Amino acid sequence: MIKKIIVTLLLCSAAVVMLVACGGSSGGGGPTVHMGNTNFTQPSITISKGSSLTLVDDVAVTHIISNGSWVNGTAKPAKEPGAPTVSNLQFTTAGQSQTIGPFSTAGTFHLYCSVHVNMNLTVIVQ
Ligand SMILES: [Cu+2]
Repeated sequence: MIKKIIVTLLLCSAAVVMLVACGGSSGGGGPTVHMGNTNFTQPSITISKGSSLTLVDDVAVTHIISNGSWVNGTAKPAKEPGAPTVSNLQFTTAGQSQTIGPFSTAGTFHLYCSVHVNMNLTVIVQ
């Protein structure tokens, strides 16, 4: 009986340790933006100068990310001075992640998905 209780306690504490180890460690814990079926799940993100940005595809939908933005339904490729080059960064599978950066210049930068109209992300670096 006591042995059974001890085993149960050990299993519980092992589960707690594993949960803690996994918590908040998506892509090394840096700033992360997720992508849904046709959008970034947030329109903008603010990151600190020198950090990198991880993009995660939550679904099995292809996204192709580059410098630029959609303006009135038209794709406008454009790379702001100081922006890291992002050229046709392709995502195809659910859970796939890739990291952009580092963003070593303060400013406002734009990324877009050439597959999905109006799929824009603004990256504010401070
Ligand atoms: Cu897309």
